[in-house]
Amino acid sequence: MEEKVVSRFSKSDLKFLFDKKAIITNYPGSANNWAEGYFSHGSKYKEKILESIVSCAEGCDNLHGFVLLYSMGGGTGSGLGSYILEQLEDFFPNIDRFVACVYSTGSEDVITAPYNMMLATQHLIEYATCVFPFENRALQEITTRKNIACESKFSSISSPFEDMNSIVVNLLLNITSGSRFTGQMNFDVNAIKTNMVPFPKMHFLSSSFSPIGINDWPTVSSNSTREKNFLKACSKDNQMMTFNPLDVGQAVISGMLLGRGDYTLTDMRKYIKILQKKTPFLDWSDKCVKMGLCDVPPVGHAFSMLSLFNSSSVINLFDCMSSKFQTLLNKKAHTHHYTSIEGFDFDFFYECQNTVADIREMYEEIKIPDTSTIPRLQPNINYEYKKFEIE
Ligand SMILES: Nc1nc2c(ncn2[C@@H]2O[C@H](COP(=O)(O)OP(=O)(O)OP(=O)(O)O)[C@@H](O)[C@H]2O)c(=O)[nH]1
Ligand SMILES: [Mg+2]
Repeated sequence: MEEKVVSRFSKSDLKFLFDKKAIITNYPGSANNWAEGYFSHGSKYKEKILESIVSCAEGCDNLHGFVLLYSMGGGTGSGLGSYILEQLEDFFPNIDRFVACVYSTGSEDVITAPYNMMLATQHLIEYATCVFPFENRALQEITTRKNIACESKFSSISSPFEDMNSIVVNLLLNITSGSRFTGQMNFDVNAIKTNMVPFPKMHFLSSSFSPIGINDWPTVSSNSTREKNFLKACSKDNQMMTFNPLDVGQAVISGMLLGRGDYTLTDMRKYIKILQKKTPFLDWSDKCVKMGLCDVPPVGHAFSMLSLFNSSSVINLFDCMSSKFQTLLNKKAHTHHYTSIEGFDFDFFYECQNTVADIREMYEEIKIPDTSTIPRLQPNINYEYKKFEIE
């Protein structure tokens, strides 16, 4: 929303990418308050936002889906982002909504972030088709460890997050490459949800790719450099969240590999066998590895690998966020800023807590071998939420 931030783009070398009619700003932002972003900006800008989205959608020959990008810790991204996500479901119910969102874990720069992240996560659970969560501390670790080469020619839009954001952008470029280029076994983004989300709402995907930084760039393409690159793409070091989706003790319910450039079908078959041996898949999910091959590698590379996993390890993210949320809510600290916004009810705090606790439970229960006895893992059953009591 912030004019100052948006004008960095409209004045930069990248200005040709943006349709001026589709830029909506306001002064000021949402003061790190989800309720402000969702209720105040949401209701004020609803018409303008929808008008702009509909006009972009009408300009498409073949609308594949929406990609939403926002941070979860502040007020605008989390609040207005949640609002737009909900509106998209309403206006375009059959068009997929992919959300790449940054969790402020590790950067304690917004005190109310736990509230904002929990309220926004509730909306991700209910309205997103697939979520690609990024943790800022994971992005920070990667940029410290690896030498990330940013496009310096766009330095007019530089920010302290430039290197971290370039990782996010490259991941998205990999995810959408199947929709943009040809390939022997290509798939478009819509195939991700069918293959990766076995039960409704369990759509939080761990993602990683390789090469990421200059240190990772292989010079020649050979069987061994390609295999090393595949192993890096599945390693803990390259994950967009701080935990390893393939750790022993986790349950992996689906996986996906997308090889670009020089990768061959023989390579991919071999890697899937390696994965099936090493990965804590469940009895029924060890055949659930989707593979894809896209002809076109990222610029400057001969090959690259993207890996996605739907793993119970995402529980770590929910736990980390919930415990900070609980600490603040126990004292009802800062809650008056939310309840003073028209439309916000104190019960929304409990509701988001229940929704997150429920999805956490689903990821816990998935580890039980016979899921047919677990009602919430059956489609179309509305699970009754229990109300959490606080002192
Ligand atoms: N990775 C990454 N994190 C960011 C970036 N900008 C902000 N953050 C983090 O996101 C959190 C929220 O900050 P903002 O994105 O400024 O929040 P906002 O959505 O603009 O909302 P308001 O400022 O409250 O209007 C903070 O924890 C920041 O550290 C970015 O460009 N990249
Ligand atoms: Mg801001």
